[in-house]
Amino acid sequence: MGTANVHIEMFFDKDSSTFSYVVADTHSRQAAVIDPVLDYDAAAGSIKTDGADNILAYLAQQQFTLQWILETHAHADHLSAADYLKRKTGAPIAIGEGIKKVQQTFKLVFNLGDDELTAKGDYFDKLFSDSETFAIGSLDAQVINTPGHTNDSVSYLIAGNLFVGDSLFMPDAGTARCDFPGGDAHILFHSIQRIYQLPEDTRIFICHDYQPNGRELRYLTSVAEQKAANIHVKADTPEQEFVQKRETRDKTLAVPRLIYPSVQVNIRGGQLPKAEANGVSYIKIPLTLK
Ligand SMILES: N[C@@H](CCC(=O)N[C@@H](CS)C(=O)NCC(=O)O)C(=O)O
Ligand SMILES: [Fe+2]
Repeated sequence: MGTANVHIEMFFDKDSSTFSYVVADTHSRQAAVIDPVLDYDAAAGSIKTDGADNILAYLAQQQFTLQWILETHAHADHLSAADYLKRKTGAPIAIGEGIKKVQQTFKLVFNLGDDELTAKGDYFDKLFSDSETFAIGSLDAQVINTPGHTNDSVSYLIAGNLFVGDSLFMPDAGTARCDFPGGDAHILFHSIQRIYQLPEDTRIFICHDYQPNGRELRYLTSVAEQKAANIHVKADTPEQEFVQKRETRDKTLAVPRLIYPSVQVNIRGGQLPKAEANGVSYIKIPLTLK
């Protein structure tokens, strides 16, 4: 139990503007990694593990043992390094149980057979249900379902620190988009209300910062700051006002550059699609004529 012995280290992937975190219990030296990223060059189809290797080097240097690999959701903008870290450390990969719905959606989009994806949470070691508790060494951790950006989005509350994934951005950026399959601005509003019930001094660690107006990079905020200043949803913002703002902005956003490779790999916990007879993995892109 306790909150005093928590250490949080942030890692930033410049290419996708993603924050990954190592959260450790400094007594037992057990740690979790949240949302690790693979480096992917789409044009070349080449994958590098520099970012994930940085995290591994940090864990080794601190003598932390990786106990959990946690995903806040199946990301649509970068490839997850979860499977790579699992192969290196043996730690289990966990995600919210909403991943089953996301797998089902994209199983159809990519025309995957049951041999490739059953959509029952396969490829993940642990599916968390809402409010489920777990431990990182002696740190108390709890899963809070926060769908809306995606069906499987969860936040992790770890010793008074909330890792919100893409439910909230920094106050001057507001919230994440809700126009992916399974996304819903009404649902996101209710998830955010749940976050706003937490103590005001709860620290909030976000997953992306796109540096609005070129300001310096930021990743740490609080429930109090969000309720007072979030440009999309303050403490007293009515649901309809939020939904209208969110949906208006969503109409202006382009499809993320890496959505197809990302989703295809991330619904498999970061594993590449099964290699073909020549030993090579391929990414599929469904084509639409417009
Ligand atoms: N330009 C980026 C966009 C990535 C993106 O769509 N990010 C999502 C989170 S996964 C989002 O909510 N973006 C909000 C925004 O761009 O306002 C890319 O192509 O990767
Ligand atoms: Fe996302």
